[in-house]
Amino acid sequence: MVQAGKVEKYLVEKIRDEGAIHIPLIDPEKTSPENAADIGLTAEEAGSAAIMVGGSTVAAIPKLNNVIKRIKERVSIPIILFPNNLTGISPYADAIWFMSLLNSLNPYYIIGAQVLGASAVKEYGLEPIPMAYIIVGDGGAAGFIGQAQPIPYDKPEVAALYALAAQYLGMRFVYLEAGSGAVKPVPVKTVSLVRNMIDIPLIVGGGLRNAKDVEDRVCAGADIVVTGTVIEEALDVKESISLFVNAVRRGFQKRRGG
Ligand code: 1GP
Repeated sequence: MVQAGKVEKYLVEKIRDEGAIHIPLIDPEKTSPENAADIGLTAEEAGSAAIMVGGSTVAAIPKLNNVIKRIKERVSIPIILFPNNLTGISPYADAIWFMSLLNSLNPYYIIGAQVLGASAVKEYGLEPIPMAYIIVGDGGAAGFIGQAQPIPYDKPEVAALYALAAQYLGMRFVYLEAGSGAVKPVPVKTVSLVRNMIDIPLIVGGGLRNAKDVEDRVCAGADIVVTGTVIEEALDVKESISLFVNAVRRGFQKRRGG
Protein backbone atom coordinates (compact mmCIF):
# COMPACT_ATOMS: atom_id res chain seq x y z
CA MET A 1 0.00 0.00 0.00
CA VAL A 2 1.46 3.36 -1.02
CA GLN A 3 1.57 5.84 1.84
CA ALA A 4 1.85 9.61 1.59
CA GLY A 5 5.45 10.73 2.14
CA LYS A 6 6.85 13.19 4.64
CA VAL A 7 6.39 16.36 2.60
CA GLU A 8 2.86 15.47 1.53
CA LYS A 9 1.86 14.73 5.12
CA TYR A 10 3.42 18.02 6.21
CA LEU A 11 1.44 19.97 3.58
CA VAL A 12 -1.83 18.25 4.46
CA GLU A 13 -1.30 18.84 8.18
CA LYS A 14 -0.37 22.45 7.59
CA ILE A 15 -3.57 22.98 5.57
CA ARG A 16 -5.55 21.27 8.33
CA ASP A 17 -3.95 23.40 11.06
CA GLU A 18 -3.76 26.77 9.27
CA GLY A 19 -6.65 26.49 6.83
CA ALA A 20 -4.65 27.49 3.76
CA ILE A 21 -0.99 28.06 2.91
CA HIS A 22 1.26 30.13 0.68
CA ILE A 23 4.10 28.76 -1.43
CA PRO A 24 6.47 30.97 -3.45
CA LEU A 25 7.66 29.71 -6.83
CA ILE A 26 11.27 30.32 -7.79
CA ASP A 27 12.21 30.06 -11.46
CA PRO A 28 15.89 29.02 -11.72
CA GLU A 29 16.12 30.59 -15.17
CA LYS A 30 15.23 34.01 -13.81
CA THR A 31 16.79 33.90 -10.33
CA SER A 32 20.43 33.52 -9.30
CA PRO A 33 21.27 30.96 -6.58
CA GLU A 34 22.00 33.82 -4.12
CA ASN A 35 18.71 35.56 -4.82
CA ALA A 36 16.86 32.27 -4.64
CA ALA A 37 18.34 31.57 -1.21
CA ASP A 38 17.40 35.07 -0.04
CA ILE A 39 13.83 34.62 -1.27
CA GLY A 40 13.68 31.17 0.36
CA LEU A 41 14.83 32.44 3.72
CA THR A 42 12.52 35.44 3.57
CA ALA A 43 9.61 33.15 2.70
CA GLU A 44 10.38 30.80 5.57
CA GLU A 45 10.54 33.71 8.02
CA ALA A 46 7.33 35.24 6.67
CA GLY A 47 5.39 32.00 7.14
CA SER A 48 5.32 30.38 3.68
CA ALA A 49 4.92 26.62 4.02
CA ALA A 50 7.37 25.37 1.37
CA ILE A 51 9.27 26.52 -1.70
CA MET A 52 8.56 25.42 -5.24
CA VAL A 53 11.32 25.49 -7.85
CA GLY A 54 10.62 25.28 -11.56
CA GLY A 55 9.66 27.14 -14.71
CA SER A 56 8.15 26.38 -18.10
CA THR A 57 11.44 26.59 -19.98
CA VAL A 58 13.97 25.16 -17.52
CA ALA A 59 16.66 23.41 -19.58
CA ALA A 60 19.94 23.75 -17.69
CA ILE A 61 20.03 21.15 -14.95
CA PRO A 62 23.25 22.48 -13.31
CA LYS A 63 21.54 25.85 -12.85
CA LEU A 64 18.53 24.15 -11.27
CA ASN A 65 20.78 22.09 -9.00
CA ASN A 66 22.74 25.16 -7.86
CA VAL A 67 19.61 27.11 -7.05
CA ILE A 68 18.22 24.27 -4.95
CA LYS A 69 21.52 23.53 -3.17
CA ARG A 70 21.90 27.17 -2.21
CA ILE A 71 18.31 27.44 -0.91
CA LYS A 72 18.77 24.23 1.05
CA GLU A 73 21.83 25.58 2.84
CA ARG A 74 19.74 28.33 4.41
CA VAL A 75 16.17 27.09 4.61
CA SER A 76 14.50 24.21 6.42
CA ILE A 77 10.98 24.24 4.90
CA PRO A 78 10.59 21.66 2.11
CA ILE A 79 11.72 22.34 -1.45
CA ILE A 80 9.32 20.89 -4.00
CA LEU A 81 10.16 20.57 -7.68
CA PHE A 82 7.62 21.88 -10.16
CA PRO A 83 8.96 20.24 -13.32
CA ASN A 84 8.32 21.44 -16.84
CA ASN A 85 9.95 18.36 -18.31
CA LEU A 86 12.75 15.87 -17.53
CA THR A 87 15.05 18.87 -17.14
CA GLY A 88 13.07 19.94 -14.07
CA ILE A 89 14.20 16.97 -11.95
CA SER A 90 16.96 17.56 -9.39
CA PRO A 91 18.29 15.16 -6.75
CA TYR A 92 18.72 18.02 -4.27
CA ALA A 93 15.03 18.78 -3.66
CA ASP A 94 12.86 17.10 -1.02
CA ALA A 95 9.89 16.24 -3.20
CA ILE A 96 8.50 16.57 -6.69
CA TRP A 97 5.01 17.36 -7.88
CA PHE A 98 4.54 14.21 -9.95
CA MET A 99 2.15 15.97 -12.25
CA SER A 100 0.15 15.28 -15.35
CA LEU A 101 -1.10 18.11 -17.55
CA LEU A 102 -4.56 16.66 -17.89
CA ASN A 103 -5.83 19.04 -20.56
CA SER A 104 -2.83 18.75 -22.86
CA LEU A 105 -3.52 17.57 -26.38
CA ASN A 106 -0.13 15.90 -26.45
CA PRO A 107 0.15 12.61 -24.55
CA TYR A 108 3.80 13.42 -23.81
CA TYR A 109 2.67 15.96 -21.18
CA ILE A 110 -0.04 13.67 -19.79
CA ILE A 111 2.03 10.49 -19.35
CA GLY A 112 5.10 10.43 -21.65
CA ALA A 113 7.46 12.61 -19.60
CA GLN A 114 6.28 10.89 -16.42
CA VAL A 115 7.25 7.48 -17.80
CA LEU A 116 10.69 8.75 -18.78
CA GLY A 117 11.22 10.57 -15.47
CA ALA A 118 9.92 8.01 -12.98
CA SER A 119 13.14 6.05 -12.58
CA ALA A 120 15.15 9.22 -11.87
CA VAL A 121 12.67 10.20 -9.17
CA LYS A 122 13.14 6.78 -7.58
CA GLU A 123 16.91 6.78 -7.92
CA TYR A 124 17.24 10.27 -6.44
CA GLY A 125 15.00 9.36 -3.50
CA LEU A 126 12.64 12.24 -4.30
CA GLU A 127 9.20 12.06 -2.76
CA PRO A 128 6.65 12.03 -5.59
CA ILE A 129 3.40 13.86 -4.83
CA PRO A 130 0.73 12.96 -7.40
CA MET A 131 -0.87 16.09 -8.81
CA ALA A 132 -3.30 16.95 -11.59
CA TYR A 133 -2.27 20.07 -13.50
CA ILE A 134 -5.12 21.86 -15.24
CA ILE A 135 -4.58 24.93 -17.40
CA VAL A 136 -7.24 27.61 -17.31
CA GLY A 137 -7.64 30.61 -19.63
CA ASP A 138 -4.50 32.22 -20.98
CA GLY A 139 -2.16 29.47 -19.79
CA GLY A 140 1.01 31.44 -20.52
CA ALA A 141 4.18 29.57 -21.39
CA ALA A 142 3.02 26.46 -19.50
CA GLY A 143 -0.09 26.26 -21.66
CA PHE A 144 1.77 26.92 -24.90
CA ILE A 145 4.64 24.52 -24.29
CA GLY A 146 2.38 21.92 -22.72
CA GLN A 147 0.10 22.12 -25.77
CA ALA A 148 -2.89 22.57 -23.54
CA GLN A 149 -6.45 23.08 -24.63
CA PRO A 150 -7.05 25.67 -21.90
CA ILE A 151 -10.36 25.67 -20.07
CA PRO A 152 -12.16 28.91 -20.96
CA TYR A 153 -12.43 31.45 -18.14
CA ASP A 154 -16.22 31.29 -18.41
CA LYS A 155 -16.51 27.49 -18.28
CA PRO A 156 -15.77 26.68 -14.62
CA GLU A 157 -17.91 23.54 -14.80
CA VAL A 158 -15.40 21.97 -17.21
CA ALA A 159 -12.55 22.62 -14.74
CA ALA A 160 -14.66 20.99 -12.02
CA LEU A 161 -15.11 17.85 -14.12
CA TYR A 162 -11.39 17.61 -14.82
CA ALA A 163 -10.71 17.97 -11.10
CA LEU A 164 -13.22 15.30 -10.15
CA ALA A 165 -11.79 12.90 -12.74
CA ALA A 166 -8.33 13.58 -11.28
CA GLN A 167 -9.54 12.69 -7.80
CA TYR A 168 -11.19 9.52 -9.08
CA LEU A 169 -7.92 8.59 -10.81
CA GLY A 170 -6.21 8.76 -7.42
CA MET A 171 -4.33 12.03 -7.79
CA ARG A 172 -3.91 13.72 -4.44
CA PHE A 173 -3.71 17.42 -5.35
CA VAL A 174 -5.29 19.53 -8.09
CA TYR A 175 -3.50 22.60 -9.47
CA LEU A 176 -5.51 25.21 -11.37
CA GLU A 177 -2.95 27.12 -13.43
CA ALA A 178 -3.62 30.39 -15.29
CA GLY A 179 0.01 30.56 -16.46
CA SER A 180 2.93 32.44 -15.01
CA GLY A 181 2.36 36.16 -15.40
CA ALA A 182 -1.16 35.64 -16.77
CA VAL A 183 -3.14 38.82 -17.28
CA LYS A 184 -6.16 37.22 -15.60
CA PRO A 185 -5.78 34.69 -12.77
CA VAL A 186 -8.05 31.66 -12.37
CA PRO A 187 -11.55 33.13 -11.78
CA VAL A 188 -12.97 32.97 -8.26
CA LYS A 189 -16.04 31.17 -9.63
CA THR A 190 -13.81 28.41 -11.05
CA VAL A 191 -12.05 28.02 -7.70
CA SER A 192 -15.31 27.71 -5.78
CA LEU A 193 -16.88 25.28 -8.25
CA VAL A 194 -13.81 23.04 -8.23
CA ARG A 195 -13.60 23.25 -4.43
CA ASN A 196 -17.21 22.05 -4.13
CA MET A 197 -16.56 19.17 -6.49
CA ILE A 198 -13.46 17.61 -4.89
CA ASP A 199 -12.20 16.55 -1.47
CA ILE A 200 -8.46 16.71 -2.18
CA PRO A 201 -6.34 19.86 -1.67
CA LEU A 202 -6.64 22.56 -4.31
CA ILE A 203 -3.68 24.65 -5.51
CA VAL A 204 -4.23 27.89 -7.42
CA GLY A 205 -1.57 29.92 -9.23
CA GLY A 206 -0.76 32.12 -12.17
CA GLY A 207 -1.26 35.87 -12.47
CA LEU A 208 -1.98 36.50 -8.78
CA ARG A 209 -0.63 40.02 -8.31
CA ASN A 210 -2.08 41.50 -5.18
CA ALA A 211 -3.43 40.63 -1.75
CA LYS A 212 -7.04 40.78 -2.91
CA ASP A 213 -6.45 38.27 -5.74
CA VAL A 214 -5.07 35.83 -3.17
CA GLU A 215 -7.60 36.53 -0.42
CA ASP A 216 -10.56 36.03 -2.77
CA ARG A 217 -9.27 32.70 -4.05
CA VAL A 218 -8.54 31.34 -0.59
CA CYS A 219 -11.99 32.51 0.51
CA ALA A 220 -13.41 30.59 -2.49
CA GLY A 221 -11.62 27.41 -1.40
CA ALA A 222 -7.98 27.37 -2.52
CA ASP A 223 -5.86 25.44 0.00
CA ILE A 224 -2.51 26.42 -1.48
CA VAL A 225 -1.73 29.65 -3.30
CA VAL A 226 1.40 29.93 -5.44
CA THR A 227 2.99 33.24 -6.40
CA GLY A 228 6.08 33.61 -8.59
CA THR A 229 6.28 36.62 -10.89
CA VAL A 230 5.06 39.15 -8.35
CA ILE A 231 7.82 38.11 -5.91
CA GLU A 232 10.48 38.13 -8.64
CA GLU A 233 9.45 41.67 -9.53
CA ALA A 234 9.01 42.96 -5.97
CA LEU A 235 11.22 45.81 -4.81
CA ASP A 236 10.84 44.55 -1.26
CA VAL A 237 10.63 40.74 -1.25
CA LYS A 238 9.92 40.54 2.46
CA GLU A 239 7.01 42.94 2.22
CA SER A 240 5.63 41.13 -0.83
CA ILE A 241 5.74 37.65 0.71
CA SER A 242 4.31 38.85 4.04
CA LEU A 243 1.48 40.49 2.13
CA PHE A 244 0.56 37.17 0.51
CA VAL A 245 0.96 35.09 3.67
CA ASN A 246 -1.40 37.50 5.46
CA ALA A 247 -3.82 37.53 2.53
CA VAL A 248 -4.01 33.73 2.72
CA ARG A 249 -4.83 33.96 6.46
CA ARG A 250 -7.47 36.63 5.92
CA GLY A 251 -8.99 34.68 3.02
CA PHE A 252 -9.36 31.61 5.21
CA GLN A 253 -10.89 33.59 8.07
CA LYS A 254 -13.41 35.03 5.63
CA ARG A 255 -14.21 31.55 4.31
CA ARG A 256 -14.97 30.43 7.84
CA GLY A 257 -17.22 33.45 8.19
CA GLY A 258 -14.89 35.36 10.49
C1 1GP B 1 3.16 29.60 -12.50
O1 1GP B 1 1.32 29.35 -11.02
C2 1GP B 1 2.65 29.75 -11.11
O2 1GP B 1 3.33 28.29 -12.85
C3 1GP B 1 2.88 31.14 -10.60
O3 1GP B 1 2.43 32.12 -11.50
O4 1GP B 1 4.38 33.65 -11.84
O5 1GP B 1 2.05 34.44 -12.31
O6 1GP B 1 2.81 34.06 -9.97
P1 1GP B 1 2.96 33.65 -11.40
